[in-house]
Amino acid sequence: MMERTFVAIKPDGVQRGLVGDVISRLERRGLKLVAMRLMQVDEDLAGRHYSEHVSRPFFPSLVSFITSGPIVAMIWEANNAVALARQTMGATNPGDASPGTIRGDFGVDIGRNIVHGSDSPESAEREIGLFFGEGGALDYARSADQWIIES
Ligand code: D4T
Repeated sequence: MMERTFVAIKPDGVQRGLVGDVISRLERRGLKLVAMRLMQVDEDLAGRHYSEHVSRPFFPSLVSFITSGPIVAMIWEANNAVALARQTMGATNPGDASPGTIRGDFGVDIGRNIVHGSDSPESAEREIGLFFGEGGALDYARSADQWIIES
């Protein structure tokens, strides 16, 4: 089923010059980019985005990290986009992520794990609303679709 997921390249990914590589991996996988924004996250947005972690011990460092520099917020579309994007990223802790994944190739610490990807279609909808509001995604035809999607 055609699905949308929210992906963010975190401040470490931007600072380390990994924006192009992250985008390239998702593009080559076959996901379709439908929205993208370089932006600074403030404390309010960080708190909303990570509200499920508010009582965890790592919450303050998570908020200070995600607000520490620009991020690249994106919406990607594919059949099964949520799972595909998370698989391309690898396990949350780069130490557990397989080589060949973004975190497995570029990361060491869980608190510097380069990317974020929604963990369910419901989270994706919530996060897309938070970062892009209504109508943030573009609807356009991609001529390569016939070589990526069967039927
Ligand atoms: P994100 O949200 O960054 O894609 O991560 P995940 O969805 O894969 O993982 P998560 O929600 O469990 O964690 C959110 C975020 O918190 C950081 N973190 C997590 C941390 O710094 N220390 C920790 O112990 C945990 C569990 C990393 C990702």
